[in-house]
Order: sequence, then C-alpha cells, then structure tokens
Amino acid sequence: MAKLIIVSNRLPVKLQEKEGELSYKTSEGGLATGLGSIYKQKDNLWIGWPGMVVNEPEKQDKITEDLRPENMHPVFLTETEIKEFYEGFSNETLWPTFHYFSQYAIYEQQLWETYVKVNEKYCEEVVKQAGPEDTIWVHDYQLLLLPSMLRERLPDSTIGFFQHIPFPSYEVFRLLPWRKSLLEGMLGADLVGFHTYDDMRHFLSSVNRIVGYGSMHGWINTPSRSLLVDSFPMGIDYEKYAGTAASEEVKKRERIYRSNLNAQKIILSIDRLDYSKGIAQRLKAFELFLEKYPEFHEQVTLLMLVVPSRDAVEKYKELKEEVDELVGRINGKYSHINWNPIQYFYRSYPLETLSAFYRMADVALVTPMRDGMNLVCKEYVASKLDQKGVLILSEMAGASKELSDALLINPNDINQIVESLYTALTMPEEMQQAQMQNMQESLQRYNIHHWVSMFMDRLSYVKIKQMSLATS
Ligand code: GDG
Repeated sequence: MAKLIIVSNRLPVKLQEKEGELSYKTSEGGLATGLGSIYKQKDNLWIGWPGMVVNEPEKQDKITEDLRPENMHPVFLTETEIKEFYEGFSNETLWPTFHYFSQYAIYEQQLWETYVKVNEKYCEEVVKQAGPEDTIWVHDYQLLLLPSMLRERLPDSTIGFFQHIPFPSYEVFRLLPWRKSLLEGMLGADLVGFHTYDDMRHFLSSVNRIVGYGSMHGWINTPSRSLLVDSFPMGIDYEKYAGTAASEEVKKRERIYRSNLNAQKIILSIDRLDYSKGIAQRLKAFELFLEKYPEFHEQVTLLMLVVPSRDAVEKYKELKEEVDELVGRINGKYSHINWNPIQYFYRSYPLETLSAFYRMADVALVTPMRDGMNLVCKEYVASKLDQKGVLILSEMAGASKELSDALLINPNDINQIVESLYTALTMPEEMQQAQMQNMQESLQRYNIHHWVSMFMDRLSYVKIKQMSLATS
C-alpha cells in the first residue's frame, strides 16, 4: 500500500527532558494542524527533527519507539549540525536572502557543506522508511536539496515540495554562491509549490537564467522529466480559530484583560522576533502616530507580543535590543501614571490568550517587510465574531494578495502606516463589518484543508500527466 511521507525540518512535536523524564509537546502550528488529519492516517509518516539534541544511541532508540505509534520518525541532529545547518546556512544565509535582506546574509563554505550533509541525513531516513510507490511531501527552505537526493534514490516516487517563505527575484537569488545546486535540488520534485504567483514567477525566472530550463504555463521540461511549478496560498484552520474565540474561557480572559487596560482602543501586534516582520519600523510608526495625533493619548494602547525566536543568531540578538530600546523610549516619552502606550510581552502564550487578544483588538497591525504568507492576520480575521475590527496589512505579505479588503500599506512608508492607523481607529462600524465579512468568507472557504487537498490533487495530476507524456 502506498503511503504519504511528510518531511520537514521539525516534527510537529517538541521533545523535552526534565529530570531524566522525556515528554512530548504537540505543536499547534498551522502546518501541524493542516496535515494532522493526514499523517495520522494508516501507515503515513512525518519525518523531522524532534527539537532537542540527543546524542546517546539508547535514548535515540527510545524516542524512535515512543514516536512510532504517533506516525512520526525522528532525524537526530548534532549540536554542530544545529549550529551550521539550522542556525547557520538555513537562518543566516537562506532566510535573509529569501526575505530580501541579503546584506545580512553570510556565505560560508563550511555552512554549505553541513547543509548538504544534513539534507543527505534526512534523505537516508526517508529512504529507510519509504517504498518506491510512496508519495513524499518535503517542506521548506531547510530541505531544498532533498527532492533531487530522493529522486536519485527513489526514481519512481511521487515528490512534492512546498516553500513557506518567499522566493526572491533573480537579481537577489543569484547572489548565493550555491544558487545552481539549490535550484537543481528543488527540481527533483514533481510539483514545486509557493504561496504566491509572484514567488512562483521568481523561481521560474531563476531556473531559466541559472539552470537554463524554460517553462510553459508552469511546466518545466528537464532533459529527463517534466515537473510543474504552481502557487498554493496556505489557509488557516478557520473553524479552530472561530471556535476558540467563541468559547467561554476566551470571553472571560478578554473581559479580564480589557478591564486591566486603561485605553478605549487596542492595536495588536504579534510576531516571532524577526527582522523580516518589521517590528522596529512598526514601533517607529506608532511613535509618529502618537506625536501627530495627541488626541489618542490615553485612548489607545499598542499590545505587542514578540515571541522569542532564533536567539542564538546574532542579528536576532541585535533586533531584540533595538526593540527593547524603542519600547523603552516611546513609553518613557509618553506614559502617564495610569497609561502606557505600549504593553510589550516577550514570550509566547497559549492559544486561548492569543484568541482573547485577537477578540479584543480594534486594529491588527501586521506590517512585515517580507512574509511568505503570514498567518497571524488570517487568525485575527477568523477570531472577529462580531466582525468589528480593522486589519492593517503589509503589501509585502503573501496574505495581502487574498485580503484586499484590509488597509494595505507599504511597510517602508511610515506616514502611510500613521494615516492608516488613524483611518482604522476612526472607521465607522458598518465599514469595518463589510470588510471583515468579505475577508471571513474567503478565509472560511480557502482554509488549511482546502490547501492540503489542492496540493495533493495537483500532485496526482502531475503524475498522470507525466505518464501520458512518457507514452505519447
Ligand atoms: C512561516 C512563514 C508563513 C505566534 N505567537 C504565538 C503563537 N503564534 C503562532 C501564530 C501563527 C504562527 O505562530 C506564526 O505564523 P506566521 O505565518 O505569521 O509566521 P512564521 O512563523 O514566520 O511562518 C510565513 C508560514 O510559515 C506558513 O507557511 O505564513 O510567511 O514565515 O499561527 O498564531 N501561537 C501560540 N502562542 C503564541 O504566543 N500558541
């Protein structure tokens, strides 16, 4: 029986050890939810790193055994591999380049070599688990070489690849010394998916100019096979977010939080700590807003949640300091004894708290400099049961292509953000509801389950088409 194997850098579970006891915390991320109903079926499997360095072979065996009934299989990475493959090449070379921050990218041969080795390690684990007829779905920029490594070992398997972050324009991508190998790695797949049409176009243009393969309607013909490139905008588990927002627990939390804030209006900002998310620029825009519209003093609070991320990487440490300083400066300048313009939290919260924040926010300020999709803005919309609230969204987020009813801004245009804040905070309720309604209808329909089935259906279609091309 053919099965589906999902491969991503991380498993949808986080392994922890306390006083010698192992425990497994399941992830609530969008991908884990979306694929949850699939990987748990029959013999399907999810392969990835369990989130902790484990060196002892006996302990590795135990973890492998523990995860087997959950349809998961671990890939164990050493400390050096985490440093060089994950923090290094993935997050200090690929991440900045793909988000148009190439000035932050480092190009080190050693990191590249470890990236290749770790992709081979994942390949070995997949090959051990996979049969020749299986479907393998590889995820994201940490595993760009894996599709072609798998193609070599399992020539007849069905391989899909989805990239969750942007694909940059050729002029940026070509800065990478390993550009050709990276593209060739991805071309091992039968179907390569991106969130947006623009990402897909950028990829096709790089393939054309760097590898020399042209394309027609997304089809690329290599000398040995054909593959398809297409866009699949990822949705959210709409019912989960709407359902959580409707729960009594969340309503109770909202009442408590609201009564503790002395402002009438709440602007919400939620991100992982990342320079691609435009957190510092957003704070500067809020500062300018307070300067330009003093009538909002004591009336508005920016509720800012920053979730710790990649804190071993230098650029992230610097950003943390910059954000701390900006918040301190703005609060220092404008706070009153009973009002802080910014309520800043550097930690993560359970879903119920997040949901209460979404419910109570009059405005969600989502202003990434670049974002593959951005799920926070979609979760905000899904949580607005009374349809009151305004989304301010960066044009540079993949989500802006679907959410055209939001107030769209250029994150570099600080004055535009200031004016959008004013528009959002003074928008008549009927207009808020009309915009929310349109966005909700679209998100309800194009949800995470729709995304998974679109990708899987297209992958089957590619296989059928390849067979008919081979026999014609
Ligand atoms: C990458 C791409 C693309 C945040 N804080 C808490 C919390 N979260 C959850 C949110 C949301 C997720 O984390 C963040 O997703 P994003 O899409 O906004 O951003 P990335 O992490 O950068 O994701 C991105 C995505 O992949 C999917 O393809 O959209 O462009 O960069 O779901 O709710 N969850 C909880 N507590 C928190 O404090 N429980």
